[in-house]
Amino acid sequence: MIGLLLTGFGDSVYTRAVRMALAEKELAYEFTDVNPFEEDGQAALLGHHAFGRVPVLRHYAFELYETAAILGYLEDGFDGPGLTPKGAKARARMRQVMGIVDAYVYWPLVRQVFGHAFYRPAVGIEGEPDVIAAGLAEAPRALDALEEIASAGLVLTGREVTQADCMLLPMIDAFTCVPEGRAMVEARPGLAHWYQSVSVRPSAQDTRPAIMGKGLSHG
Ligand SMILES: N[C@@H](CCC(=O)N[C@@H](CS)C(=O)NCC(=O)O)C(=O)O
Repeated sequence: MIGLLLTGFGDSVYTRAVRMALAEKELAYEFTDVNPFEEDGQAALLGHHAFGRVPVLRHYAFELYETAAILGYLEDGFDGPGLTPKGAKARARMRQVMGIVDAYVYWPLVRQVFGHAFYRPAVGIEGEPDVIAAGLAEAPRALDALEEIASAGLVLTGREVTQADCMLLPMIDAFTCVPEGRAMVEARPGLAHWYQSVSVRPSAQDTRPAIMGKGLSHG
Protein backbone atom coordinates (compact mmCIF):
# COMPACT_ATOMS: atom_id res chain seq x y z
CA MET A 1 0.00 0.00 0.00
CA ILE A 2 1.61 3.26 -1.08
CA GLY A 3 -1.23 5.54 0.00
CA LEU A 4 -1.93 7.34 -3.27
CA LEU A 5 -5.39 8.76 -3.87
CA LEU A 6 -6.22 10.66 -7.04
CA THR A 7 -9.28 12.87 -7.13
CA GLY A 8 -10.19 13.67 -10.69
CA PHE A 9 -12.85 13.69 -13.35
CA GLY A 10 -12.95 10.77 -15.79
CA ASP A 11 -13.26 13.01 -18.87
CA SER A 12 -10.62 15.53 -17.78
CA VAL A 13 -7.43 15.89 -19.80
CA TYR A 14 -5.42 17.00 -16.76
CA THR A 15 -6.68 14.03 -14.75
CA ARG A 16 -5.69 11.76 -17.62
CA ALA A 17 -2.18 13.26 -17.60
CA VAL A 18 -1.72 12.13 -14.00
CA ARG A 19 -3.23 8.72 -14.71
CA MET A 20 -0.82 8.28 -17.63
CA ALA A 21 2.14 9.12 -15.40
CA LEU A 22 0.90 6.72 -12.70
CA ALA A 23 0.57 3.99 -15.34
CA GLU A 24 4.00 4.68 -16.83
CA LYS A 25 5.53 4.55 -13.34
CA GLU A 26 3.51 1.40 -12.57
CA LEU A 27 2.05 2.90 -9.39
CA ALA A 28 -1.20 1.66 -7.87
CA TYR A 29 -3.68 4.26 -6.62
CA GLU A 30 -7.26 4.79 -5.62
CA PHE A 31 -9.42 7.03 -7.74
CA THR A 32 -12.30 9.27 -6.69
CA ASP A 33 -14.40 10.69 -9.50
CA VAL A 34 -15.46 14.30 -8.97
CA ASN A 35 -17.00 16.46 -11.70
CA PRO A 36 -15.69 20.01 -11.18
CA PHE A 37 -18.28 21.39 -13.59
CA GLU A 38 -21.13 20.44 -11.26
CA GLU A 39 -22.20 21.97 -7.95
CA ASP A 40 -21.65 18.84 -5.87
CA GLY A 41 -18.23 18.45 -7.46
CA GLN A 42 -17.31 21.98 -6.43
CA ALA A 43 -18.52 21.21 -2.91
CA ALA A 44 -16.34 18.07 -2.80
CA LEU A 45 -13.29 20.06 -3.92
CA LEU A 46 -13.65 22.71 -1.20
CA GLY A 47 -10.61 22.63 1.04
CA HIS A 48 -8.71 20.45 -1.43
CA HIS A 49 -8.20 22.70 -4.46
CA ALA A 50 -8.13 26.47 -3.99
CA PHE A 51 -9.45 26.99 -7.54
CA GLY A 52 -12.06 24.24 -7.60
CA ARG A 53 -10.35 22.17 -10.27
CA VAL A 54 -9.06 18.66 -10.77
CA PRO A 55 -6.84 16.71 -10.39
CA VAL A 56 -5.80 16.59 -6.75
CA LEU A 57 -3.30 13.98 -5.54
CA ARG A 58 -3.17 12.83 -1.96
CA HIS A 59 -0.23 10.83 -0.62
CA TYR A 60 -1.09 9.96 2.96
CA ALA A 61 -1.39 13.41 4.62
CA PHE A 62 0.25 15.32 1.76
CA GLU A 63 -2.17 16.90 -0.71
CA LEU A 64 -1.14 18.52 -3.98
CA TYR A 65 -2.84 20.15 -6.95
CA GLU A 66 -1.50 21.52 -10.27
CA THR A 67 -0.71 18.76 -12.71
CA ALA A 68 2.90 19.73 -13.41
CA ALA A 69 3.65 19.70 -9.68
CA ILE A 70 1.90 16.33 -9.28
CA LEU A 71 3.90 14.78 -12.13
CA GLY A 72 7.12 16.11 -10.59
CA TYR A 73 6.17 14.67 -7.20
CA LEU A 74 5.44 11.24 -8.66
CA GLU A 75 8.75 11.35 -10.48
CA ASP A 76 10.84 12.52 -7.52
CA GLY A 77 9.03 10.62 -4.79
CA PHE A 78 8.60 7.15 -6.27
CA ASP A 79 10.62 4.45 -7.96
CA GLY A 80 9.62 3.02 -11.29
CA PRO A 81 10.47 4.01 -14.86
CA GLY A 82 11.79 7.56 -15.07
CA LEU A 83 9.76 10.27 -16.78
CA THR A 84 12.54 12.85 -17.03
CA PRO A 85 15.01 12.95 -19.91
CA LYS A 86 18.76 13.11 -19.36
CA GLY A 87 20.58 16.40 -19.78
CA ALA A 88 19.86 19.99 -18.82
CA LYS A 89 18.64 21.00 -22.27
CA ALA A 90 16.19 18.13 -22.65
CA ARG A 91 14.87 18.74 -19.12
CA ALA A 92 14.41 22.41 -19.88
CA ARG A 93 12.50 21.53 -23.07
CA MET A 94 10.31 19.13 -21.10
CA ARG A 95 9.38 21.88 -18.64
CA GLN A 96 8.91 24.32 -21.50
CA VAL A 97 6.39 21.98 -23.15
CA MET A 98 4.53 21.59 -19.83
CA GLY A 99 4.33 25.38 -19.54
CA ILE A 100 3.11 25.71 -23.14
CA VAL A 101 0.46 23.07 -22.50
CA ASP A 102 -0.89 24.95 -19.47
CA ALA A 103 -0.71 28.44 -20.91
CA TYR A 104 -1.39 28.07 -24.65
CA VAL A 105 -2.76 24.58 -25.44
CA TYR A 106 -5.50 23.78 -22.92
CA TRP A 107 -7.82 26.68 -23.56
CA PRO A 108 -7.98 26.83 -27.39
CA LEU A 109 -7.51 23.14 -28.20
CA VAL A 110 -9.45 21.55 -25.35
CA ARG A 111 -11.90 24.01 -23.86
CA GLN A 112 -12.78 25.81 -27.06
CA VAL A 113 -12.38 23.29 -29.91
CA PHE A 114 -12.81 19.87 -28.29
CA GLY A 115 -15.26 21.16 -25.68
CA HIS A 116 -17.61 22.89 -28.11
CA ALA A 117 -17.18 20.80 -31.28
CA PHE A 118 -17.04 17.32 -29.72
CA TYR A 119 -17.71 17.07 -25.99
CA ARG A 120 -20.78 19.26 -25.70
CA PRO A 121 -22.59 17.62 -28.63
CA ALA A 122 -21.64 14.20 -27.20
CA VAL A 123 -23.40 15.03 -23.93
CA GLY A 124 -26.38 16.69 -25.62
CA ILE A 125 -25.39 20.36 -25.28
CA GLU A 126 -25.01 22.59 -28.29
CA GLY A 127 -21.49 23.89 -28.91
CA GLU A 128 -20.98 27.54 -29.83
CA PRO A 129 -19.60 27.98 -33.39
CA ASP A 130 -17.88 31.28 -32.47
CA VAL A 131 -15.99 29.59 -29.66
CA ILE A 132 -14.90 26.74 -31.96
CA ALA A 133 -13.74 29.25 -34.59
CA ALA A 134 -11.76 31.21 -31.98
CA GLY A 135 -10.04 28.05 -30.77
CA LEU A 136 -9.21 26.89 -34.31
CA ALA A 137 -7.78 30.33 -35.09
CA GLU A 138 -5.55 30.25 -32.00
CA ALA A 139 -4.45 26.59 -32.22
CA PRO A 140 -1.82 26.83 -35.02
CA ARG A 141 0.40 29.09 -32.93
CA ALA A 142 0.60 26.53 -30.12
CA LEU A 143 0.95 23.62 -32.55
CA ASP A 144 3.77 25.37 -34.44
CA ALA A 145 5.65 25.90 -31.18
CA LEU A 146 5.25 22.22 -30.31
CA GLU A 147 6.24 21.17 -33.83
CA GLU A 148 9.45 23.16 -33.57
CA ILE A 149 10.28 21.48 -30.25
CA ALA A 150 9.34 17.97 -31.47
CA SER A 151 11.40 18.39 -34.65
CA ALA A 152 14.47 19.45 -32.67
CA GLY A 153 14.49 15.97 -31.12
CA LEU A 154 15.22 16.56 -27.42
CA VAL A 155 11.70 15.77 -26.20
CA LEU A 156 8.42 14.65 -27.82
CA THR A 157 10.46 12.11 -29.74
CA GLY A 158 8.00 9.24 -29.48
CA ARG A 159 10.81 7.01 -28.18
CA GLU A 160 11.07 8.12 -24.56
CA VAL A 161 8.05 9.10 -22.45
CA THR A 162 8.51 12.11 -20.19
CA GLN A 163 6.27 14.21 -17.93
CA ALA A 164 5.69 16.47 -20.94
CA ASP A 165 4.33 13.57 -23.00
CA CYS A 166 1.89 12.71 -20.20
CA MET A 167 0.66 16.28 -20.05
CA LEU A 168 0.39 16.87 -23.79
CA LEU A 169 -1.00 13.56 -25.08
CA PRO A 170 -4.49 13.88 -23.52
CA MET A 171 -4.91 17.35 -25.03
CA ILE A 172 -3.73 16.46 -28.55
CA ASP A 173 -5.82 13.28 -28.38
CA ALA A 174 -8.90 15.35 -27.52
CA PHE A 175 -8.14 17.93 -30.21
CA THR A 176 -7.86 15.24 -32.89
CA CYS A 177 -11.41 14.08 -32.14
CA VAL A 178 -12.41 17.13 -34.20
CA PRO A 179 -11.62 16.72 -37.94
CA GLU A 180 -10.11 20.22 -38.30
CA GLY A 181 -7.94 19.54 -35.27
CA ARG A 182 -6.82 16.19 -36.62
CA ALA A 183 -5.85 17.86 -39.94
CA MET A 184 -3.80 20.48 -38.09
CA VAL A 185 -1.86 17.82 -36.19
CA GLU A 186 -1.35 15.67 -39.29
CA ALA A 187 0.06 18.68 -41.14
CA ARG A 188 2.95 18.87 -38.66
CA PRO A 189 5.21 15.83 -39.19
CA GLY A 190 7.18 15.95 -35.94
CA LEU A 191 4.08 16.30 -33.81
CA ALA A 192 2.12 13.77 -35.88
CA HIS A 193 4.90 11.19 -35.50
CA TRP A 194 5.05 11.82 -31.76
CA TYR A 195 1.27 11.53 -31.43
CA GLN A 196 1.13 8.27 -33.39
CA SER A 197 3.88 6.77 -31.21
CA VAL A 198 2.60 7.82 -27.79
CA SER A 199 -1.13 7.32 -28.35
CA VAL A 200 -0.70 3.56 -28.82
CA ARG A 201 1.07 3.06 -25.48
CA PRO A 202 -0.99 1.14 -22.88
CA SER A 203 -0.80 4.18 -20.56
CA ALA A 204 -2.58 6.26 -23.22
CA GLN A 205 -5.03 3.59 -24.35
CA ASP A 206 -6.07 2.49 -20.86
CA THR A 207 -6.75 6.05 -19.70
CA ARG A 208 -8.69 7.21 -22.79
CA PRO A 209 -12.11 8.53 -21.75
CA ALA A 210 -14.90 6.37 -23.21
CA ILE A 211 -16.65 9.46 -24.57
CA MET A 212 -13.77 9.94 -27.04
CA GLY A 213 -14.36 6.57 -28.70
CA LYS A 214 -11.63 4.26 -29.88
CA GLY A 215 -9.16 6.83 -31.17
CA LEU A 216 -8.28 7.84 -34.69
CA SER A 217 -4.92 6.20 -34.74
CA HIS A 218 -6.38 2.83 -33.86
CA GLY A 219 -8.88 2.42 -36.72
N1 LIG B 1 -3.57 24.26 -14.00
C1 LIG B 1 -4.42 23.18 -13.54
C2 LIG B 1 -5.59 23.07 -14.49
C3 LIG B 1 -6.60 22.02 -14.08
C4 LIG B 1 -7.91 22.17 -14.85
O1 LIG B 1 -8.19 23.19 -15.48
N2 LIG B 1 -8.73 21.12 -14.77
C5 LIG B 1 -10.01 21.18 -15.40
C6 LIG B 1 -10.46 19.81 -15.86
S1 LIG B 1 -9.50 19.23 -17.22
C7 LIG B 1 -11.04 21.64 -14.39
O2 LIG B 1 -11.03 21.19 -13.26
N3 LIG B 1 -11.92 22.54 -14.78
C8 LIG B 1 -12.99 23.00 -13.95
C9 LIG B 1 -13.35 24.42 -14.25
O3 LIG B 1 -12.80 25.00 -15.19
O4 LIG B 1 -14.20 24.93 -13.53
C10 LIG B 1 -3.60 21.89 -13.46
O5 LIG B 1 -2.47 21.88 -13.98
O6 LIG B 1 -4.00 20.93 -12.81
